[in-house]
Amino acid sequence: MGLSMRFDIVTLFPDMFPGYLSQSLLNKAIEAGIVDIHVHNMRDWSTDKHNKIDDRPYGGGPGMILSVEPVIRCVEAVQAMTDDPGQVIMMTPQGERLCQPTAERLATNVRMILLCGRYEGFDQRVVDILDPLELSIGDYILNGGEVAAMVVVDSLVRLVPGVLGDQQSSWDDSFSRGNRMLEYPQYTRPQNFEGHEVPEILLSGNHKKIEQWRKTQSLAKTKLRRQDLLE
Ligand code: 6GU
Repeated sequence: MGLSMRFDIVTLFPDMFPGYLSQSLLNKAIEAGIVDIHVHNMRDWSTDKHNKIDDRPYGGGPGMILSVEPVIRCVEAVQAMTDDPGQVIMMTPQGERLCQPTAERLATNVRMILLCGRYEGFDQRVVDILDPLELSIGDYILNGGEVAAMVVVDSLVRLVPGVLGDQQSSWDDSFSRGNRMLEYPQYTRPQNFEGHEVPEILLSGNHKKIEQWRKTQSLAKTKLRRQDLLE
């Protein structure tokens, strides 16, 4: 068997995942045994008779904090499921921001455990004990780490050999690794839709000129929208 990647997702909302996991590309990778994803409900590790997994913050303040014990017990149990304890990743807006180079670095792991927080976050001792990689997907606040965890899975899975078709992977290569440019405009049939025409140059058959036009378009769009990518 070839390379494979295992994710264990630790969450209070496991029902958020099946819909996403059954989408075509990911589902195919799972069926092919290239990607293996297990979702675990943190609440199953509560030792409280009411299945409580959170509590009020010491020192006061708003919201609820995820308790250290159920989280640690859950992660320990999940780690014990295989020989490799895996890289623990905590989804938090305080984390390192995910970008393509980070995704490429993370994709070298064969096993990852993604912790999804809710409420005001985890008890600091979870961080102290597990020493996770803290990861954010951008500068905005989500209601929890679940959607962010899906983003991480989605971006890493595409980097596993065999998940994408050859065409898509070489497309990715030319547009992500090193080349930080926005995409040029693309067109397909019809040539004329209610007066909206496809640019002449794309019909010319002159591949040199077409390549030049696309480069110019990419550069202009990148300058206008994402100057930061060019610096
Ligand atoms: Cl990982 N979690 C939450 N709650 N909000 C976020 C995030 C993560 N990344 C960006 N915003």
